[in-house]
Amino acid sequence: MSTKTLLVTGGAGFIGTNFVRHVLTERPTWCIINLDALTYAGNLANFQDLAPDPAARHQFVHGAIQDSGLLEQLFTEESFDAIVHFAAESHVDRSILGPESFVETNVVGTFRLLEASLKQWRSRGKLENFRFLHISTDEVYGSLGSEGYFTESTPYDPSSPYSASKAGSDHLVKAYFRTFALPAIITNCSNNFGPYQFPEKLIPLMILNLMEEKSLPVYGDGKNVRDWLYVIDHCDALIRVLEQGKPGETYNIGGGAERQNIEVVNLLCDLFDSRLDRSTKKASRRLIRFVTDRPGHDRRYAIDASKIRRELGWSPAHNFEEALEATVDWYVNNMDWVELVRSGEYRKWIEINYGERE
Ligand code: NAD
Ligand code: TDX
Repeated sequence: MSTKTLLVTGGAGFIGTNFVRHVLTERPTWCIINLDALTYAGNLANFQDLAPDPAARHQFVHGAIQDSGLLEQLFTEESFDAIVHFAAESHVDRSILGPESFVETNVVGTFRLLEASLKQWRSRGKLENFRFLHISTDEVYGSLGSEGYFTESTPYDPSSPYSASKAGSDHLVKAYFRTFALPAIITNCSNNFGPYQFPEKLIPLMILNLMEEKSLPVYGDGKNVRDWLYVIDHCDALIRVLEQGKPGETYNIGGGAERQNIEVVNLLCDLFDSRLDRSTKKASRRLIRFVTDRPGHDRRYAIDASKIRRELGWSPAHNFEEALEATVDWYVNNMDWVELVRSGEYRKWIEINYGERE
């Protein structure tokens, strides 16, 4: 197994944390420098339980990807075999209420990171095995009707400031491959769920509201469809792409688990009823409230993951219902973590986003 030094950006967020932890166990010869601005979505406590490591395979650097001075210093001190770029503003609802930070981080930040990477790659003789792995989303493709799937050649058609900023960053990454030959790869992934997801996103928000018997705000008619993927399956796919993916290529990653939002919420309600022994009268589904829809709400996402299956031999290993139950267990057993991330700022967000929908 080859030794690698990875620069992971956004490695203290949801997917980044899972990726860092997964790599530390699955690839014992890889080292990680984790660059994260620690916005509301990033949390260093995610690594507190890791055993002390004399080899210091995971080092944290606090800072923003758009800080070119910091990038210059970091790229002077370290030589990277790969950049794994997760850092982003990632919540669609926040992008509707305040889009500017999405352009700053997702577009300008990605540009600055590309510049720093290109400079180092050139100065190291254009290393053949260098990779710039850009983690993107299926939302760049827009919305599907009831039929069809997103493939790697589906035209971009983003609906929200979030997905538009991710689309912009994808285009920049493609341009750096085509124009400068920087060995970049893009992955476009469907909705992730699992441990350490910030409780602003559908699944953890519903889990916490169910625990506290609060109302369950379902946007619109609840029939929007998402294609769910357990975060560890995503991390496995990313390792495969790093090791076997071809520069200049895009790989779509999806769970093949399409569910309407209301089906996911009902399933969570039933899980809680059976665990808490809630009677029919107290059944959790009574907590569901249909609230004002998200503007520009994409109706359906569904990924055709046949390329990554065929070319890299990846397919998801976890079943949706079982992984959802494991995720519920994780939140129930990690209420200390939940309390830590639900700061005053979080409560303000809940008031603004859900207050407006009542
Ligand atoms: P997240 O919001 O949980 O984490 C983002 C992390 O980036 C946080 O730790 C935050 O502190 C950090 N960050 C934000 N701005 C930064 C900046 N300017 N400089 C440095 N760090 C910064 O997001 P996530 O759900 O883990 O998503 C990670 C990536 O995966 C994103 O690029 C997202 O677009 C993409 N993605 C997410 C999903 C999903 O379902 N969550 C699906 C497909 C793709
Ligand atoms: O309170 C809610 N009620 C509700 O009905 C919330 C927070 C969401 N929803 C709906 C909106 C979506 O149809 O649930 C669905 C999932 O919503 P989010 O969890 O906000 O995810 P989504 O908008 O689909 O985007 C996610 O997947 C793609 C991530 O947040 C993105 O970062 C990723 O790119």
